[in-house]
Amino acid sequence: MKPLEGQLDATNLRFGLVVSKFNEFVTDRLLAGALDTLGKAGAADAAILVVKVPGAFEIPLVARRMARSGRFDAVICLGAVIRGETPHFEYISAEASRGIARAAWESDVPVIFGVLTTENVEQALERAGAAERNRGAEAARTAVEMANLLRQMDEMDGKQARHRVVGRAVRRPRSRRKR
Ligand code: INI
Repeated sequence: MKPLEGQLDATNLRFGLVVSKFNEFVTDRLLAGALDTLGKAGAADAAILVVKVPGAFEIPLVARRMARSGRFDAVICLGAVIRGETPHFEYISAEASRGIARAAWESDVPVIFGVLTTENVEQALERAGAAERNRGAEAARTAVEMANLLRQMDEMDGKQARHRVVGRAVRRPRSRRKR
């Protein structure tokens, strides 16, 4: 039996990206990696919305809002929490990961964790490098695969496609909207 799995084809898929501005010298690189991957996979520019938030702690709220809007097939969260000297590290990274996971549970939309949690700046830059060493690109691939997988599962379940039109906002069918 052929396993069910999502393809890496982003044509006709819509993506929301939530990117934190804290440590922007790293998150800019993650964003570039993600956008490059989405473009190469066939996503249209008009099908991508990038939203910037102050820090990783703020990512979950915006990711949840985007995921529940019915306007995206997947939401990609990008951030960089660097331990350095800050005692904030544990709190911020724990809340970011927990909140991002919750956003997916509460929306039934893939919300992808592309937040770096590193000991120092060198490690962060290493994971925000070129091509396969870029965690933003990896998060984008995961988003495309998961969006396609859920779409196939919807079809198997006889549900309507999550959206039908690319290029303008389309709401989920009322029956699929969460309150
Ligand atoms: N936010 C980050 O995204 N990364 C960090 O490394 C970081 N540190 O080190 O403090 C950080 N702090 C800000 C935080 O995310 C919130 O924006 C802030 O606490 C306001 O809620």
